[in-house]
Amino acid sequence: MAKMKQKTTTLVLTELLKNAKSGEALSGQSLAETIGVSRNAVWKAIKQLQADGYNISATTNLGYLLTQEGTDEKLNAAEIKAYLLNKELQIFVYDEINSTNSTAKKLLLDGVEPPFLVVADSQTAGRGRFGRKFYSPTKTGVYMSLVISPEIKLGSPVTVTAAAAVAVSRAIATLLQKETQIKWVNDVFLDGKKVCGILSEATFDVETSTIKSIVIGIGINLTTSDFPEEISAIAGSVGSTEVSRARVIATITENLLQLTNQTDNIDFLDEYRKKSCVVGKDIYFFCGETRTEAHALGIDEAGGLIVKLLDGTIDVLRSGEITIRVK
Ligand code: BT5
Repeated sequence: MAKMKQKTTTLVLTELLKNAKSGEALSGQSLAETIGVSRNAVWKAIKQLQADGYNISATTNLGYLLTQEGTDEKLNAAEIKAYLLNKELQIFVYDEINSTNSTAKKLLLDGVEPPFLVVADSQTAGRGRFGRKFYSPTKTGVYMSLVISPEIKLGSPVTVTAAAAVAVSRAIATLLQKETQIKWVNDVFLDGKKVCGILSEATFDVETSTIKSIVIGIGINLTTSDFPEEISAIAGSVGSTEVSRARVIATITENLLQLTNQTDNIDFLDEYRKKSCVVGKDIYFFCGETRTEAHALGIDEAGGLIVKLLDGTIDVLRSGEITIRVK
């Protein structure tokens, strides 16, 4: 019974989304006919969707119209799928979990086959690199992990992270017409503030020492405004309520699947280079407790950062932390 209700809800939502752009309402009768359920079932589904936060107007003679995309509706696999080309992609949606990356890894252990997507309305233990936290309050951000298989050419986590940064930047440009910058290797900035962090984690096959899968975790502050004191100076928000989180998630997923599927095309690294706020700058890089001065020369063909040390030696950084030196 509960399953049936859920299914009608997602089917109704899919139809309303398809029609939202045209601005024309769909009658209860036509929805019932298209989906193959009773008008009463459609009415119940509409009530459920409204309770979930969707703005659906109901007019007696005209019917139902999804009036406005917002960011505060509950995440829903049907809505994400409505925007995806790959309708077969498995999507796991949670209200609140510890971390989408940790859950993705657990799903892998349970035998779920990549590619698949894990999204959450909020995370209680969102993770950054080196055991840091990623602040993930409810419904104001995107918290997603896309799991891909190692057959792809972009098998190195640093290259995949670069692809993810480009996928996020493209999505923000397409959907919100805002130009972001990328700070090597995993941060996306808007107007000097960090609006997105990326955490790529590989799982290994111990016997063959090969990468089994890569979990690409992406966190974006969409409308978050109240940041905890310790990050309030560095964290920012994309600041848009016009586009739903589902659409942002789907657009990034689509971009990322496309970028990581190209067998030997690393053209996106040119885009990465153009958006880099690090190349050409004096930086510090950190290896554990050691801080080293260097000049960032460029990004190599695997996404590594080419640096020139003070003694003139050229090196390539494959992971780690950098800060830009302010003179
Ligand atoms: C990152 O690490 O920025 C990677 C964050 C990845 C988060 C996603 S959310 C979905 C998926 N599931 C997870 O559990 N994680 C991924 P790092 O470069 O180490 O930066 C962490 C630092 O960013 C923190 O120490 C803070 O200074 C800052 N920070 C924390 N929360 C932030 C936020 N919401 N916005 C901007 N900066 C934040």
